[in-house]
Amino acid sequence: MSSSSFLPSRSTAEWQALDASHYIHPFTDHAALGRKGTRVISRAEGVYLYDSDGRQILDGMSGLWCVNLGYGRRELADAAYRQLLELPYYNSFFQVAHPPAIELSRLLAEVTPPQFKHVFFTGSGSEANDTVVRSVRRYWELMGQPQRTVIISRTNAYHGSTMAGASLGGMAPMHAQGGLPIPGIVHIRQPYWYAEGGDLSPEEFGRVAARALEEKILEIGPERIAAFIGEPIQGAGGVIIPPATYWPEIQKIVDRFGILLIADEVICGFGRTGEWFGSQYFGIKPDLMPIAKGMSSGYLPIGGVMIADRVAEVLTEKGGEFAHGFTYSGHPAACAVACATINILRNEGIVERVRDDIGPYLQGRWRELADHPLVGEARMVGMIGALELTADKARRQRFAEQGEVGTLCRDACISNGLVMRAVRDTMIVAPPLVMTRAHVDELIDKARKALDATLQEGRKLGKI
Ligand code: PXG
Repeated sequence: MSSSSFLPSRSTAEWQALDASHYIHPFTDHAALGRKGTRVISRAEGVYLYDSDGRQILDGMSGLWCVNLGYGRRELADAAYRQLLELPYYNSFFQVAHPPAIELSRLLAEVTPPQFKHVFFTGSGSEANDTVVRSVRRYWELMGQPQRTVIISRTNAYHGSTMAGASLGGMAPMHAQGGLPIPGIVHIRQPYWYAEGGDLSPEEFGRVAARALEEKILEIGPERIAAFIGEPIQGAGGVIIPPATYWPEIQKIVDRFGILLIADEVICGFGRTGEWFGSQYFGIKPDLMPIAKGMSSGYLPIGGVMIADRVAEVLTEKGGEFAHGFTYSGHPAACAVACATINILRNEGIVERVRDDIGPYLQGRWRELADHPLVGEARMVGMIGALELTADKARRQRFAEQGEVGTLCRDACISNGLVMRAVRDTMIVAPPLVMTRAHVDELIDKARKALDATLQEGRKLGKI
């Protein structure tokens, strides 16, 4: 039963029937959903979700990589409530602004790396990446090099689901629907050592994967390249943590050719890696930084693009009007929640705690799972990690039918009261940054039980 006072009280079966009748879900096979019925999550507290039957589930994914402060934070709800009464909506077009958006831009300038003093607000990470494409191309027009339009990204990247976001992303199933990518976006290989590194050491492979950028620049013509975009750690692609050699080599290449570097911080930003931003963890210096998700701890939708001084100066001083913006660019209530989120991250020292305390504890316990017969690699930075499931650890062998064992494991996790995602046969977690050691122990215990169940079930079905 739902406990929300303003919603009708319905049984799980009633919610499921209404859902099946009316609701088209994102990234969902509706035939498969129809057979199973949707899982209805009706409330949450701290690091736990509760479904419509009252079952408690430990949230190993922070919602969708966003609820970094956990559920039920009064300060965030109060910030939204107070702002909605004070000024629920106004825009920042046509030479106006409002205090929450101005205050948030000030706070972001403080917490982001020193090259950033400016932000453009959006309603989501996808809109942030559309803004990236428009800003980058506008920048090169204003620089007198309008032929620089090509943006280089990577296979298996995720940058959102709008036309530009999905095009920047390197997800083959997304490109297969509706004629993507849009022109002027190309992809190079990803730095995924476990799957693609062969006999190379991770360090050697990191350099090889980075050099693919130089090869692509030379193939297309350096004078046509506008920018390179990458997630510091690929999230939706399977928590792909690049070898330590990768990002420094990428930085050298973008510097040598004078192209812009875009670090998509939508997942890695706001403490996930134990630094404020993933680009700080890897020591790179981006020119543009799309942000969203953890910016408001997911309590209200908001995103933005941090724009480094050298680009911001051109866009704002040379440019005349930048013909771009959204109704909800800098929505007052979302900005108020983002301000409150940043204040909590700072006042409670949460980023430092991820770096020095709970992050290392989780990493240590996570790596213990590598001794399980199904686990080929257990990797983690800060509080974002992956397990590679395999039938043959030594050779990093894939299963015959990709994704089946991962799905078994994901279902076993849910049966054990844990949300852990499967990307093909890679299990991924990104739990709330506010987890205690007891929560971490619970996560690891549940994950191990799910791995045991997966092994047993997989063998029974002849999949392993
Ligand atoms: N960039 C990155 C790196 C992301 O992870 C976006 C941009 C787009 O943000 P919006 O707010 O438009 O969704 C994302 C979003 C998954 C999954 O299956 C990941 C995302 C969204 C939905 C599903 O892991 N990431």
